[in-house]
Amino acid sequence: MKRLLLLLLLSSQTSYAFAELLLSNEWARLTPSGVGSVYVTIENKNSFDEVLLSAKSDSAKMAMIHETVRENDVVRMNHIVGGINIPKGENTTLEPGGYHIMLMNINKNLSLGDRIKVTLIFEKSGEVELNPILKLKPPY
Ligand SMILES: [Cu+2]
Repeated sequence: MKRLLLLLLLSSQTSYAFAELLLSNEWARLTPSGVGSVYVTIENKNSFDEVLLSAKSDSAKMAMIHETVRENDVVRMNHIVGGINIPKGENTTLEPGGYHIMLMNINKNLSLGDRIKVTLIFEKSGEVELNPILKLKPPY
């Protein structure tokens, strides 16, 4: 019995190491105009490259991957069409001033401190759900 348990533990550990996408530090900024952006750190611990293709949320009419870029003194946002590539063993941080998930037409009943549901869609890992808290600035 003990031996079986050990084998099970070993096998689950193996599969864990083979398919792992670690998401941390997730939060979302909500502005009074009803626009939001979602931030998260994504670590690709898999043995293969991964791509964050798109996102969706029940709390917003539209979700898009954006990148904030500053050129001279002009700040604008680019829509990232092909997704964000995350090579194996590396990580990508969606953070203010860089990549983010833009949420348009957020549900008006939401307020600061609420958690929303955001689904990230990856090329190989499929859908991964996040529950970021709504804040004005990073909660950590
Ligand atoms: Cu944006």
